Amino acid sequence: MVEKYEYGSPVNTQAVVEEIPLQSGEPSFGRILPGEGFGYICPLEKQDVVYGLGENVRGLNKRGWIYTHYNKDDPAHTEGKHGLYAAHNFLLISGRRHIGLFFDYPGEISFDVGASREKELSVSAPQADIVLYLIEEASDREVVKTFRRLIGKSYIPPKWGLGFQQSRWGYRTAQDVREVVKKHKEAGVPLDIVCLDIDYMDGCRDFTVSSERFPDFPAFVQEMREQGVRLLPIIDAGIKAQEGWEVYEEGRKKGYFCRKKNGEEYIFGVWPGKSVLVDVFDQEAAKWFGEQYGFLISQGIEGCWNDMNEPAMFWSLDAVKELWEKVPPEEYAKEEKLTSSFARLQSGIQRFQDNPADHDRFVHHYEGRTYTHRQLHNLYGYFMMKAAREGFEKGMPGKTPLLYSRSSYIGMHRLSGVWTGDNCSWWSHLLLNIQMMPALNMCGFLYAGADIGGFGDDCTQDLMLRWLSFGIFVPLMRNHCHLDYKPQEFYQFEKKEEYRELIRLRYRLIPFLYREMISAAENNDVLFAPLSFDFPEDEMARSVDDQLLLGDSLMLAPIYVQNAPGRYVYLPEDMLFVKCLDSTHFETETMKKGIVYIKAKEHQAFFFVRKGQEKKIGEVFTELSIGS
Ligand code: MIG
Repeated sequence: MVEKYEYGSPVNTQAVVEEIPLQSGEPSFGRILPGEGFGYICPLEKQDVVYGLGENVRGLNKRGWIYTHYNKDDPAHTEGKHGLYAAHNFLLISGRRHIGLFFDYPGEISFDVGASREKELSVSAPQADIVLYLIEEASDREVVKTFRRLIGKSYIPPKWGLGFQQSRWGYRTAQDVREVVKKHKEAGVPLDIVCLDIDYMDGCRDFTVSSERFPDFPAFVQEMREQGVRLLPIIDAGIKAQEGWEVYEEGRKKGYFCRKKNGEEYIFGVWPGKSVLVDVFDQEAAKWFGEQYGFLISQGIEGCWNDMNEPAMFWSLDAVKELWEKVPPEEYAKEEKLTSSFARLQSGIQRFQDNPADHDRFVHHYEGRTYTHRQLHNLYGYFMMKAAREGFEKGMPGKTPLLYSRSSYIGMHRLSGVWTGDNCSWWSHLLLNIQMMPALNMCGFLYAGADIGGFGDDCTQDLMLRWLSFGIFVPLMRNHCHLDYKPQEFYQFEKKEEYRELIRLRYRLIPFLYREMISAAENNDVLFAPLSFDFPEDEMARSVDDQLLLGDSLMLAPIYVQNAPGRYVYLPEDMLFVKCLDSTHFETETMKKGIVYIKAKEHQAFFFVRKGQEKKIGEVFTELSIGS
């Protein structure tokens, strides 16, 4: 059952593809609050679990926190935060009833999931221009399937997208990349992709390659292809505002960059320095922007990752000027005022980055209307990807590009994948990765993953191996790292063979994973599910927050605690425990329903095969002689 309600004049976000007749009156569950802005409220029963909200902080069960979606470039994914880079406004209330709620709205929106009032879910947004979809089905899985049917089929990457990706901000030259590939080859560590971060560009300008550091780039792309490796370059949202540079000049001449209400170009700072933003909501501008990706295709590139597309802004020219006027240099001359003027300067500067007030300063043109950026903010990453995908379709007809984005909105799941941004080399972020996967899947993102080993901070060997032990099951499998932290390629660690064996395991799993992923996409299903999806009557299963079902045949229970020799696992039914000693040797044990303690060394990935589901995994690991 689906109900659709419209309030005010909503933006066509292109999240939903199915036509649903509009309903009038009050929704059959919960109610709309009178007053300014948008407000929705519904009861939560004591035993209800609330799933969803896609890319976010905290656990599988979202209850007990306020989440706010206003896409932001914030690398501190701590539990005190309220949101990350994406706005996935879908919730699933699982209890006696099974209810799905989707708030289709591209501006800032908050979800108080029983935090302020234990037994209440309340949703609020500053403007009452919203479409609400209310779904009710007989089970959690059915709710998700109905929602996914509404939003359309998920992106399936080319198969090589499931291969192992090695990345680091700081591979500066072709020689750096050659080294990485050579070391993987020599050690027999499978590798499909090396990501190129902003280092490959000429002065951080999109659609350029530094000819100094990457001479004859097309030949280099070819050379890597011959090694079985594809290069995946990054593209940032900000375009360098550099006079005389053809991309900027052309976009400016044609009026494709975002402007302020007074018609001036909106200038802000990001990696290339003074930058502008393409109005990706304007069809013509988007088409032009998409065509720029043709440059990469002409070099032999078959995909890319879109970054900084929240969009991230370090400062805006207007904000800088205003602060300068408020605290003019003359002030510093007066010694007695130094402290106060410095304090004002400092707090002003601290507000520069990603300030929503800046988002009111410039506008977009969409479907014949003018919107402030703030109104459409959460859609920017999606529409940037839409332009990119169309560009790739034109430049590489008939071939699916490999695409993933940092920022996203529901709807983008039809076009590309996502990676979950700047996590850290923390054990808690391995857990966060585990807990985010089902939520992302519910919102349509099947091709998804986190930076394995963590992006920020230094990764230790045990964390890397434990993370890989989970990562081998995750569709987007990338080891990526920040340039200021310890390199974390396999050869930086002592246990190189253990690392290699994990990657080899992954390659054995790819045919299985790819099939499961395609079947999830075709059936509008998740790849990763909370245990309660299949064991709804089991109280214990409903409370487990750190184990996942993978397809209909496996259960995962990763170890995410440092120095732990093992962990407790809840088995909701009898299962076969499989411990991978390496990529060709396994230990198995049949286990009874209940709580068990599992021991596994850092490099020993393990999983559970569900009762009667031995066949699929038996085909992958023939050594197990199961299910035939
Ligand atoms: O401000 O391009 O999330 O993966 O390495 C940081 C440099 C910009 C953020 C991305 C990260 C990437 C980094 N970028």
